[in-house]
Amino acid sequence: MKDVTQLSDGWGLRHEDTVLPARVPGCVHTDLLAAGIISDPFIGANEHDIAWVGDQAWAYTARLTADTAHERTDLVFDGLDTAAEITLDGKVLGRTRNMHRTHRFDVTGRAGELQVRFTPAREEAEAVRKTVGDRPNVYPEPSQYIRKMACSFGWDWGPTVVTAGIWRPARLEHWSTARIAQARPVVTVTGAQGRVEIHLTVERTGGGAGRLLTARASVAGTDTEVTFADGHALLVLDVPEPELWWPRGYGKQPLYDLTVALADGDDTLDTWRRRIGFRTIELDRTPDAYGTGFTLVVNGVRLFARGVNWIPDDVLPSRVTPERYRHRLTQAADANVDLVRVWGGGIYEDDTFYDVCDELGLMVWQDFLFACSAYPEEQPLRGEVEAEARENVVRLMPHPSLVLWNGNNENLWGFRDWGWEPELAGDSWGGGYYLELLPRVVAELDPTRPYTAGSPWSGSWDHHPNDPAHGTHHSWEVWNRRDYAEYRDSVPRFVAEFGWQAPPALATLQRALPGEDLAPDSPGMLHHQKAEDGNGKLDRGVARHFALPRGTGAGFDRWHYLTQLVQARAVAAGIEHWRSHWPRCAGTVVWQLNDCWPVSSWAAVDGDGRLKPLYHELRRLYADRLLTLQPTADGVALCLVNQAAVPWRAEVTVRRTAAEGTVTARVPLTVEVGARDAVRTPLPADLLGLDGEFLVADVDGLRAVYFPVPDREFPYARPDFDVRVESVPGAADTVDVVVSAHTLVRDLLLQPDRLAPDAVSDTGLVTLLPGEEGRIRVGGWAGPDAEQARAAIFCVEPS
Ligand code: BMA
Repeated sequence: MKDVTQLSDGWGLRHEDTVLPARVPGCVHTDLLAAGIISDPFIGANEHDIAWVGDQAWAYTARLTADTAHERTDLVFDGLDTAAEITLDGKVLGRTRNMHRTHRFDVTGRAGELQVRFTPAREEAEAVRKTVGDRPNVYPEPSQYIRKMACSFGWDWGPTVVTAGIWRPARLEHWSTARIAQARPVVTVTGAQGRVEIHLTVERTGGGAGRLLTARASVAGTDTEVTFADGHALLVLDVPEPELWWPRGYGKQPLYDLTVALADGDDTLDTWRRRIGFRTIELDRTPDAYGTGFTLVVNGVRLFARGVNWIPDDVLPSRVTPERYRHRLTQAADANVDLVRVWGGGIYEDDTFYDVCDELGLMVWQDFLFACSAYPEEQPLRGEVEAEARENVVRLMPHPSLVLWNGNNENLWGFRDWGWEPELAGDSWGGGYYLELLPRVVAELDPTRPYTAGSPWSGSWDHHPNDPAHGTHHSWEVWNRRDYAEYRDSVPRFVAEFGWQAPPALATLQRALPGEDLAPDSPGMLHHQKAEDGNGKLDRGVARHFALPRGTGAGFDRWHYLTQLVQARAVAAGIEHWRSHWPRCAGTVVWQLNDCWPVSSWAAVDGDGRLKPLYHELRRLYADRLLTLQPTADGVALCLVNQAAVPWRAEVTVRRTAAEGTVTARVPLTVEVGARDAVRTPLPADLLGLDGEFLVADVDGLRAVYFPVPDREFPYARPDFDVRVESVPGAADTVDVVVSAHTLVRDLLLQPDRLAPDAVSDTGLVTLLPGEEGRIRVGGWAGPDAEQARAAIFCVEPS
């Protein structure tokens, strides 16, 4: 039987004349932090002070002892970041230049000092650039010349922290006769019949060559075995009537243990285990009256995808533990998200990420790792790209949550539209990867899963890659240059990226910027804002609707509230509009769920894991049932979205209300919404022609409000409300903050971290009419001071 020795202990990192204790998996930054040699790059402007770390060569050392009980010993690295030379007792075992691959070296019978020496990533990238020639990149760093997480080099939400290290586990594998080199399960469902075809590859020792071995596979109570003498075997398991895996909200997530064992007579040599699921997945891109659709179809059910974009959860990705993956993905699921796109400037995430998505019913859209630049297709990159794709396709394909492979992020768009094509003048740029190599690899290895060449991509060069009428679309004009209301000007077929920035929670800012007198343009705030003209865009976004606050103290607090409010309203404007156009629009993927450090960004969950108001808003926006009021060319439409499997007979009351709360018209409307359907109904004339008034629609606990003018033009009364704090029986450190409104109170927000840094609330923005009460549950704060609670509350005020 194969024996595995984890190589997590006993590592040292050479630093000047000493050897520091090193963690594997880890990286130079985490080791230097633990040794107190560098300061935390997330705090203040430390990012600059520690930049030298990325420009230095680093060496890790450990002692290997020889094993004599097996024919073979392999040294296996699940991930080396990135350009490394591996030596054993001074003799070179090999060189690596790809963080996204595993590496295996035969060290049979050998012992001595193991050294992994890393060349600085920039040095390696620049050397490759020299041989293949310069190419366009949206960002200033040479990220496309090295197979390393692109955002290590900095992004418009990320710091530049150029890592090096043994970032995934390392181990010795001792084995004799043969081992399982690869198991590739192709899972299909036809009618009620499930089938698993396992394509098995084994590696044999000299002694094992030509020997008759047995491979046994089992799943769901069925098993099979084959005997073979070479390197390959095919095992087929037929599973009658498997329970189907569904995305969350559509059904359950049954998972089946699939086991493969390799045996030499009675002697088990190696085993391989994964959990799989049975489901079908298609991507419908049929041309129709509006252009070319992009609709995911799971088990025959057409879905509107309620998505978020995922970036590495830490710019030092080796720090992301299984618990943290689970926590972050559970946050996504709790916000009614059902699809997560793993974006191409990051990494193929750890197995845990996909395991948790399988369990939670989160569909995964996986980008291949190319983002925002022209990638050379010459060696040494081409071979690395193919090897990396083959390995990761096989690693991730057992997961039923994985529904789509995507060639790249924005590179087809960049080639055609951002001046790359003329600048490249015929040089390779990655097109051969996205349009030939990667689709070929997916078709060969993972033939049941759809592939799309890029995001955005219209499906062919006949249309602009970002044409909203064809395929996927990234909607960035609105954030960059316009008011959020302008999301309503188009109905893309699938919005794979759109979003709006806001600063993180106050407690996150206070931790990251200790001692700073916070202002929108205070030094730390500017350092923790990486987007081009980011603060200008934030300010203009606010100023289109509100008087723009400035300065420190109360001015900053107000700016902070309003920027977070506008972020939530902007994303709401997009999703409400696009969902109401289902099935023409078949998905929205918000940029972005998470952050990789404390920063002003598009994220819904900030770099310290705190929830922005957008997060709570997502829960409403992505619920099965959504109620909204949408402006149309000649009035207002009542829109009802019903993504549930049962029809919805909605008895809606729409009220026309004066600013101070008098109801001037009340119209009951009954709308029949079919299962998984959306209905837009024009409002009758007596609800239109609003003059200093607004509309409120209510149905089944859902509420929509509609204001015909920007807030600064609306005649709000000064908001008047009482606050009381009630303890929650049986729950220590949990209270209800109850707000009773005497006037209209629009977009009230309690910022829980102002009560205690780790306090959380279950509610984001709420709008109360005069006489109404809002109840906000706060965990992690015991109260009972109502004045304190009141000081943590913000709402819209008259200009
Ligand atoms: C798109 C993304 C990211 C970027 C985001 C915000 O371009 O793919 O590259 O962070 O927009 O600008």
